[in-house]
Amino acid sequence: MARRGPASPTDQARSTFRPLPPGDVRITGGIWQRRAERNRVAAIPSGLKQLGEASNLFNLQLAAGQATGEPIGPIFADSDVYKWLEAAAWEYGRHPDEQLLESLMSVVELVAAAQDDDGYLNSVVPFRDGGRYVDLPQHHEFYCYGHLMQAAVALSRSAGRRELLDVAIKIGDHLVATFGEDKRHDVDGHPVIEMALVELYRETDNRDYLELARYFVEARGTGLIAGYGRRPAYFSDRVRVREQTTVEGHAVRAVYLGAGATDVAVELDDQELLAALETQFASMATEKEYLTGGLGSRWEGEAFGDPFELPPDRAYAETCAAIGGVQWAWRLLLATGKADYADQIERMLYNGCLAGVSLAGTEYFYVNPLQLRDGSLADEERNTSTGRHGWFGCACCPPNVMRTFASLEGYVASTDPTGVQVHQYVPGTINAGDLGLTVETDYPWHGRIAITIDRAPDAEIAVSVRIPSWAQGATVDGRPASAGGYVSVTKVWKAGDQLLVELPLVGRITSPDPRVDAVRGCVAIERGPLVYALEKQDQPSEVAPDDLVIDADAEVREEDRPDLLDGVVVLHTSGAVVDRSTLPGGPADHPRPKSRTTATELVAIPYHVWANRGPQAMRVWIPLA
Ligand code: FUB
Ligand code: ZN
Repeated sequence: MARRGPASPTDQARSTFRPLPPGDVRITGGIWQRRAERNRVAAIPSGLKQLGEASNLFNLQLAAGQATGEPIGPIFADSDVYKWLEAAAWEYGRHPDEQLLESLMSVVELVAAAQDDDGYLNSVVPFRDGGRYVDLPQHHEFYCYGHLMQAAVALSRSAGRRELLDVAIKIGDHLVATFGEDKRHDVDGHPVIEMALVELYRETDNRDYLELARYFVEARGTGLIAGYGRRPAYFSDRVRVREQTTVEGHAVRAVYLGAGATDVAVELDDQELLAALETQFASMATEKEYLTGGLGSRWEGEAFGDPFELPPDRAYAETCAAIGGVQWAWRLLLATGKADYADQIERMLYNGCLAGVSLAGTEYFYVNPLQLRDGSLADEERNTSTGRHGWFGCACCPPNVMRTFASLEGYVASTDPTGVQVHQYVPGTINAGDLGLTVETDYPWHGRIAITIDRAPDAEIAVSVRIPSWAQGATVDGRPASAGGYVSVTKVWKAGDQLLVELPLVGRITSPDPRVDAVRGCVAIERGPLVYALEKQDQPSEVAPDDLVIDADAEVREEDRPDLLDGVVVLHTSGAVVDRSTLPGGPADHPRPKSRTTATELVAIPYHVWANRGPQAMRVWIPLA
C-alpha cells in the first residue's frame, strides 16, 4: 500500500519539496492536536448522524433502489457524504478504529450500490432534473465525483481498502470515455475534479486521468460555461487558466481550480502554467485576501470582489474558501519551495479556517466576517449573529473542516534531497527517512521552538526551519535569522543535538493598505500568526466594540489566560469609548464634529475563538482615536 497523504506528487513530478507520508508526522499537543482530537471524537461521529438526518444517505438509498421517494437537499448533496468519507478515511489512518472503519465501509457499500453500471453516479440530478449532464454548470456532477475520488484515494492510502477506489475508477473511466477534446467538449461549473483526477492518477498510475484533468484545466476560460444566468467570471471561465493573472468569481471554485491546475502543472512539468498560478495566487494574497486569510468578500455569488474590496462587516470569507486556499498554497509550496506559501497556510489555518468551527468541534460558521455589529439582524442562517451551527441546508463547510482536521499532519513538514523542512510549528515528532525529530513548543502562544534530533544518518543533512515574514528579530540557535524564508542548518547530526528557534511573539499593530477603503483609519492587532479581535463581553462594562477606538501609539500588553477559551493569550491595549449621546443626528455618512470619548482599556482575544461564548459584537479592525 502506498504510504501517501493528500496531494503527494508522483516521483516523476517536478516538485521542490515532497510531503511526508501519514504517520511520519505526529502532532502530540497544542491547538492542532486538541482540535483534531475533537474532530475524531465528536465531529466525525456527529457528521455521520447529520448526513442521516439531512437525508444525504437517504438520497443514495433512493439511487441504489433501496428506498422510494424524492431526493432531498441541494443538487450536490452527495458531495457532503464524500467529504465526510474522506475525513473518516484520513482519521482511520491516524487512529485505526475498527468501529469507524465499519461505519465508513457501510457508507461506501451504499455509494457503490448507487452507482450505475456505466459508472455514472449521482443521487439527486437524474431524479430531479430528468437526465445526466443536462446542466453541467449548475448540477455539480463532476464536483461530486471529485469529492468521491478524493475520499477513495484517502481510503486506499490510509486503510488499503479498494472498494471506493473501484467506484472512483469506474467514474474516471466513464468520464474519460465521455468527455474530452474529441468527445463531449464540456466542463463542470464547479472545479475539484481537476485535483481529484490527478490524485486518482497518482493512486492508479492510469495516465488517462491526468490527461483528462489537463483537458478540464485547459478547457476552462474558453467561454464554455457562458449563458447560464451568471457571467463566465463567476465560474473562472472568462480567461484561460494559463493566461489568468488574478482570481475572480466564486471563491471556492477559483481556489479549487488553482489547486487542481497546480497539480496538473507539477505532474506535467508545465512551468508556464505554474508561473501563471503563482501570479494568480500573489494577486489574491496582496489584493483580495482578508487579514484572516479569509477569501471572497462578496455575499453575492460567494465571490472575490475587486482588488482591495474587503469590507470587514460584510465579508463572506466562506470557511470552504480558506480551506481551498490552504490546499492551493500547500501545492504551490511543494512545487516551488517558497516560504511565503507556508506563511499563507499558517495565516489561513489559524484564522480563516479555525474560526469556522467551534471549540467543541461540532458547530460551524459558513461565513467568517471580521466584524459583527451590536444588535446585528439575524437575517439568515449563514449570518454569524445566529451563531455557529451543527449543519446547514447547504452543508459544504462542516465536512470540509472535518477532512482538513483529519489531515493536518500533512502540512507540518516536507523533504527534499538535502533534508527536512519544518513549515509549521506544533509539538510532536517528524520522521523523514533516517532522520527523526521531536519538536517541543507552546507555539503560537510562546515563541520558543526546541527541535531535538532523535535519530540521524551518518552523513550531512539539512534541517530547515521557516521564519515567518512577521518574525522580525527571530533567532536560530541564538543567531539572528531574517524574517520570511527558511534557515537551513546542514551538518552531521547526532541523537540529542538540538536546534532552537525563537520567534518574537509580541502583540503588533497592523495598518491596512490605504486602498482598502472599508477599513481606512483603522488598525488591527496581531500576535505571531494570530489575528486578534475585540469581543463585547471582554471589554470594560461590556461596551460594544462598535463604540471603541484605539490609541494610535497604543502599547500592547499580554496576559496568559489558561482558563479562557481553551487557553489563550489575551492582549490589552488602550483606547476610548465614543459617547454616542454626543454624536449629532443626521445621515451617518456625513462628516461629524468630534464626539466626546472616555479613555478605556481594550481587551483582545484571538479571532479564531470568537463567538464561543455566544454570538456577540466583535471587530478586528479598530478605528484610530
Ligand atoms: O456549490 C457547492 C458549494 O456550495 C460551494 O463550494 C460553496 O461555496 C457553496 O456554494
Ligand atoms: Zn462551504
